[in-house]
Amino acid sequence: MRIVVLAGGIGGARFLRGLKSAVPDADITVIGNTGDDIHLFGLKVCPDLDTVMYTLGGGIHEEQGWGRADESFAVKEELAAYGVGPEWFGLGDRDFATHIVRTQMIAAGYPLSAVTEALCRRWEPGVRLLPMSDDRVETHVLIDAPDGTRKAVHFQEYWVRLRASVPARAIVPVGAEQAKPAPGVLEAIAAADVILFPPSNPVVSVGTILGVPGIREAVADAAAPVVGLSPIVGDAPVRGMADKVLAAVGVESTAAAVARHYGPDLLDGWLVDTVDAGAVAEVAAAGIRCRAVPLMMTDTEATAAMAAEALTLAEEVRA
Ligand code: FO1
Repeated sequence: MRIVVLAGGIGGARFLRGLKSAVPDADITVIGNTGDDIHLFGLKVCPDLDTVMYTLGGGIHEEQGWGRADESFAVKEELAAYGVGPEWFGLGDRDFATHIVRTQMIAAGYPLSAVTEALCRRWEPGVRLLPMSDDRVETHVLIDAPDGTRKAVHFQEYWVRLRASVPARAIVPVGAEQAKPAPGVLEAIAAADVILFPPSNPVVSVGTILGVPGIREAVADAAAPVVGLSPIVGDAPVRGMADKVLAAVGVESTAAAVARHYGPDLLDGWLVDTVDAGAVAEVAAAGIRCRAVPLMMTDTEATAAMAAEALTLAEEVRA
């Protein structure tokens, strides 16, 4: 079975670990979000690609869901000693090696997709990890400036330094209009037996991937059923601050609102958590097959059960 998953960071990576456990023989292609990418200290950092690669490759810092296990921060401390910031983005010594190799390969002319494939040769995540695009796309967030105007900050600054503590007035994927899907992305979508939207951030992760010209259309036109799992449980994001960016695009933080945000042109099926069973009728009324199942990714077994439910719903939709 060929499965394509549009994944962001922590939620997407954890879901993939369960999906691999549920269908170990499946051929899984992950289209990874690169809108979170940030250039620091002359290096290109790809948080969502690295989170998928480290999580499935066994190198992730489990509690954080990002960065490496067994990290040290000598380089970060030395940079701070030179007064070179930003200090708010925690890059560890082991993680720096990934960014050095990536930046070196890009400088040598390799596209991000080739770099990602090379890095994955070490980590063997057990999926094919494709960046959504080889072109640079960086998500910026418009916030209120002290003088009443608005200013754009990089997504990471909004997410990590500001902890999403101020309203996001708009989400701007800089460069998206000129970006092209990375090699293999459209082909994987067209050849898929099932397409899954994991419980990643529907705006800055799955939304950013769909915003690369050609990808939303490819998913909408795909022969494969498209099934998503709600990242919102009980009117709140399970993790992270998805509600802050959902507000920026005028979507309320409910499982049903997110399904409607994706829309019946994209989604054939939608899983909501059992606490949101009351939303099933509303989602079905929007033309999207809906089912309430446990959606808390408490461990790999629970996540595998969610993934199996998504695949079952996909088969029902296909019938
Ligand atoms: N998230 C934080 O909350 N604090 C950090 O200091 C931080 C550092 C960091 C370094 C590398 C990396 O790949 C991810 C990092 N993240 C950090 C997570 C990152 O902001 C998010 O994982 C994604 O951008 C959102 O999916």
